[in-house]
Amino acid sequence: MPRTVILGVIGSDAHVVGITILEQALSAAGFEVENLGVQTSQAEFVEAAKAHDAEAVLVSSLYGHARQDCEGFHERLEAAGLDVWTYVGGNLAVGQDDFETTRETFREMGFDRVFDAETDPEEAIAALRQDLQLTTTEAERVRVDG
Ligand code: B12
Repeated sequence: MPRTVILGVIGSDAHVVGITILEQALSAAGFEVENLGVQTSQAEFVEAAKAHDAEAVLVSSLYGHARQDCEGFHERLEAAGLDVWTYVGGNLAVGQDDFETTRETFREMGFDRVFDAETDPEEAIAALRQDLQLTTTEAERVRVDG
């Protein structure tokens, strides 16, 4: 069974390169990826997670307005009856904030994992494998079977 993850750039943000790389890496690692692209609303993330019975939602934000764009996101997921892993990553704050402070802010908002802009896609893949309790063997089988 392929494990489905939702990926997208939230809010009015149009930076597309990061999620394109993430999509390729996640697909190569055997995940079924629904890439919603840039300028995705909270409602679109929630609808896609429901429609595809996703196990994780990966939110990207580069332009510095992630906190505002993600406000109330977990309440929406909960209202839709969704219990999914949530990751957020990118340039999450404006300027050069201390990343630990940023991480704490997003953890308090409900995100399970928070990644900075230096994140290698392999780190996100390793985290997903751990959180979804996916063994390497299962991931490889998914990749082989397509
Ligand atoms: C290219 C670029 C643009 C292009 C985007 C073209 C496109 N369609 O993608 C254009 C010129 C349009 C642009 C516009 C703007 N940009 Co710009 N842009 C960049 C730039 C130079 C590179 C971004 C990029 O492609 N990086 C390469 C990819 C591979 O890396 P990445 O995006 O960081 O993604 C990786 C990681 O972050 C991580 N990741 C990302 N998301 C997630 C999510 C999860 C869950 C995980 C696990 C990991 C993860 O994994 C990715 C792959 O390795 C950066 C500066 C920089 N060096 O990063 C600024 C930058 C992101 N932009 C910035 C700004 C301010 C803007 C504008 C607001 C400028 C303006 N005033 O108009 C606008 C916003 C427009 C909009 N509506 O989005 C700022 C953001 C500042 C901040 N957050 O504090 C930056 C950091 C530049 C700077 N130093 O000031 N931009």
